Amino acid sequence: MMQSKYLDPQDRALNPMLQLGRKLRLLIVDDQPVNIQALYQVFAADYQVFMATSGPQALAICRDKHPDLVLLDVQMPGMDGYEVCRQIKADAELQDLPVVFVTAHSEPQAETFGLEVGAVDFISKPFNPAVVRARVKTHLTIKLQGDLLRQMVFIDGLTGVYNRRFFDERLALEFQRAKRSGTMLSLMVADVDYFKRFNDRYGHLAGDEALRTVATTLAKQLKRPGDMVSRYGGEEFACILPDTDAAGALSLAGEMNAAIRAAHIIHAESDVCDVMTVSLGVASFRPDATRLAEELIVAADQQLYLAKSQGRGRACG
Ligand code: GH3
Ligand code: MG
Ligand code: MG
Ligand code: MG
Repeated sequence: MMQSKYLDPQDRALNPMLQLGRKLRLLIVDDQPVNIQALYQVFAADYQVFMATSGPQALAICRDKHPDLVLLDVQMPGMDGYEVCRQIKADAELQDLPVVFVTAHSEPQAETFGLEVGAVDFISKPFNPAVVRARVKTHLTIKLQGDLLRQMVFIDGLTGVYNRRFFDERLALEFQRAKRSGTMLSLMVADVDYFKRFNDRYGHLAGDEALRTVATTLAKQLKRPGDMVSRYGGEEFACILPDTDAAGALSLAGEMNAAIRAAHIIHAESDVCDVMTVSLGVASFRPDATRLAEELIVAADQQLYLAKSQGRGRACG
């Protein structure tokens, strides 16, 4: 159910509202260029069209270009269309991508199988261009409605970054992933310093505006596609940093600290300095069977507490 390249603020697929006006993207997959050409003619005028002639190439384009829908051939040498569809549906970052089979197969078994591996539709060749166009439009409408729903469920309304619900799901997912791959997982928490005083001095609307600036500033510092920032609580943010060790996470925390200061949100009531600052706590470990994701949160919180007690406006880890 989770989407990928959720164009957070950072991410695309989850945030269709930020993409209004863009051309929707189609990926056409067929081992025979002449078949691709036939479909290309149908869609080129209205859509941004990507093309792939093999399963692996199709999967790579899905991850890289974030198409809104895939038109997929069944019979291809090597990885066939069923397998491509299976892999799309098994990938947490791709599974909401609608797949439409377009194939010379017309037997009910082939169609049933295609729908069972996760396709939303099955179109037999030779096809009628107008019908294919209409069906694709219908599936895209449903897909965008799903994107919008996910945005409403997983994005924080005030700041535009992910919300706590998404954070919880993503942390569990990244924890499992790191356990399987034996890689380090880091968590960073950031808490605005003297934010209550900021509200008291400048008002809640200014406080809200400042939170938006803090959120987007933090998001901009993220470097890798798998990194994410969420609003963990009122004026607290949490970043999940997959495949990142303690030194890497602490260095990023330092950059975030500097970036928030550089955003220059005047805060005359702060004891740290005359602009808004955050305190950051970082924790890292290599997940294994004996650990819980919650331990990472507790450890990062302890470091945050340390940063607060050492004078705020700094990162500890
Ligand atoms: P510290 O440096 O120890 O973190 O002090 P602090 O004042 O930031 O911490 P505290 O937890 O006491 O206060 C957090 C404040 O954040 C209290 C609350 O009114 C404010 N806050 C939480 N969510 C929002 C929000 O959505 N908008 C605004 N404007 N303020 C919020
Ligand atoms: Mg073929
Ligand atoms: Mg707080
Ligand atoms: Mg605070």
